[in-house]
Amino acid sequence: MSMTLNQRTSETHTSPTHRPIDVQEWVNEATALLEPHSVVWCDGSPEEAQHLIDVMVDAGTLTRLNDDVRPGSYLARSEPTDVARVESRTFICSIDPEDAGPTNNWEDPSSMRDTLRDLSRGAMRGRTLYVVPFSMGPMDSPMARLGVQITDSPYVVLSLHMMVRVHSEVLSSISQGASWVKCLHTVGAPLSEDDADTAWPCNDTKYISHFPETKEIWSFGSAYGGNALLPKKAFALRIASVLAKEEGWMAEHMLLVKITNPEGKSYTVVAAFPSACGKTNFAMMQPTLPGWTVETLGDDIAWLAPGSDGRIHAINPEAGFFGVAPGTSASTNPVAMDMLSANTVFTNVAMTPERDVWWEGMSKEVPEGLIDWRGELFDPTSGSPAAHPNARFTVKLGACGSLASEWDDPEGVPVDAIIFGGRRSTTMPLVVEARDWKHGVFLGATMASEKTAAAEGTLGEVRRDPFAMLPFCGYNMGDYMQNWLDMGDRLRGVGRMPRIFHVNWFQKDSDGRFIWPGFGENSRVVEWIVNRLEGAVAATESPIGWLPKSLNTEGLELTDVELETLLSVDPSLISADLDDAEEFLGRFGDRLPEQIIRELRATRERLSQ
Ligand code: GTP
Ligand code: SPV
Ligand code: MN
Repeated sequence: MSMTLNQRTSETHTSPTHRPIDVQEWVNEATALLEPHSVVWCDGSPEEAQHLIDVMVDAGTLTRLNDDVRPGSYLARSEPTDVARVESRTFICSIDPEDAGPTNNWEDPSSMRDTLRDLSRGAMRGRTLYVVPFSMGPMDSPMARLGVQITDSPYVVLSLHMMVRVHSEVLSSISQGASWVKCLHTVGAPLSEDDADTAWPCNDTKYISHFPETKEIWSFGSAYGGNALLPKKAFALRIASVLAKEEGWMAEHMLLVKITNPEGKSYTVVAAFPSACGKTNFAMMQPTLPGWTVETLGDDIAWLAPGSDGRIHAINPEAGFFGVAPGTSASTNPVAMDMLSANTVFTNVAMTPERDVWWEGMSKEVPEGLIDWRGELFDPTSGSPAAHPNARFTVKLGACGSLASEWDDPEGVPVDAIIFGGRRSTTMPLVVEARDWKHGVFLGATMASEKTAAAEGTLGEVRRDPFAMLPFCGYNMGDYMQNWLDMGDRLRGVGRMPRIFHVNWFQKDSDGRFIWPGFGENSRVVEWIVNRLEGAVAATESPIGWLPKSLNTEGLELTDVELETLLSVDPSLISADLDDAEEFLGRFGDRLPEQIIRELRATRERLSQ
């Protein structure tokens, strides 16, 4: 079925019977407020995608890359002011500020609505309003949730085609009574009759607002990533974490993989690392240890719920990857390099003279004649990078050569291990196993990591980032910690509990070099973790959990001192880190679960022994 995207409201695609009354009413309200010149109901079809591409190539939003080297692929360059998530402009608008908690920006819901309504009046003038129905997770999964995004950005619609399951059937389910999340988005750049459009319309004023009580999202002013692809962080983490708390499950910033050992036994593992800290790399790991395989299920978000077998089951609610480009190469992530060989939208990478892509870390030599991410001839002596450090690729899950067959399984996969991790140049060892679930929750609650380019702020600054969810928890983080503890209570004794670990690939030596080789060599840590699950290796007790007695480092060039640094803890560093964690936890006041304080005290006691 073909369609035209720039047509009048009366001529749009889906027949009225497919339009649920409540969605239609919401679209009507939005149309009255935003005053778009047309409204288009999207169905996620290839024809629709092609039309969006044509519109954007015409508008200069997308540049077609060389079809011989990057078939079906495009480059987008954002405004230099719109390059990452804006945490300072992200709001949780609960009625009670305590419900947003000390780690979120809070604003009163009705005053936020007033602000956004004022800003949004006529904000889509001269633009098309797209209505995009989508499912997070397989449509037939009990764990799936539905949503509809309104947006005036064709770039966002095309990205949603790749990132989530966009389908008219979603509207049928809503008509039959399924609940859904309202995701309202505008770039906030109205056009008057004689205005020429820009390639990346956006607004200097930005709001990424969430209404946890009514499960709504309203985003204004940005077209970039998590600010604008509302199913991703805004829905699948912030709003979903609220749903999860209410309904007894968990929405997490986690990769999801299936690992198979040389004996052919498979395990599923989830891992929560902060933004740009290695989830995509882990999700597509090519183990250097012979006989091991890692298959990909997801690289950013996992929803975890108790299954009928009493175990925690996980799904990836997304259907695509929005991954960090810089640092991706044939040696660090060959699976991704292969996946990006066609049908990919690149944003803010550099372009070569033959209209192929390039970014820092892709190759040792910098190609001559690069056009940088701002669209200017690149000067390698300038000291600034050719690709923006948060440049990203958008591609469908199906393009991933290591995709596990279970990726679309409505029941999800039962989880064997949960891994936390962060970017710590010191303090945290390569791997440590939690003593039990409660202690594991404490390790998650006190995680910290150095800041990356994925969000605005000071690079390298260590900040507490509980469960890698600091920017993504839609309610009070203290209550969220309680939800983790409750999950343990619910499952204990019923089924096999996942074991909890913490990893750190990022310890540095005194010259500032990474000590651990990382990437495919992380399979050595995976081997230790799996062997722990099997009860096949002994471990050494430490104040923060169980450390490896030994690790398979055959073939690695590591000195004994380096290995010792990787696999041990320095009590004085741990003690200082606990002080920092305690201060952070203190911010939650009486919302901090008692159990977390007990774990902190117990850690201090073990330290003093
Ligand atoms: P978001 O998509 O932002 O949530 O992040 P992500 O966790 O998926 O980030 P990604 O995997 O794309 O992280 C990329 C960064 O981590 C790049 O700078 C990589 O070089 C670096 N990285 C990933 N794995 C390793 C590793 O094992 N060792 C080292 N030293 N760096 C790594
Ligand atoms: C992250 O920042 O953790 C991302 C990218 O995964 S974004 O979707 O922009 O949030
Ligand atoms: Mn992420």
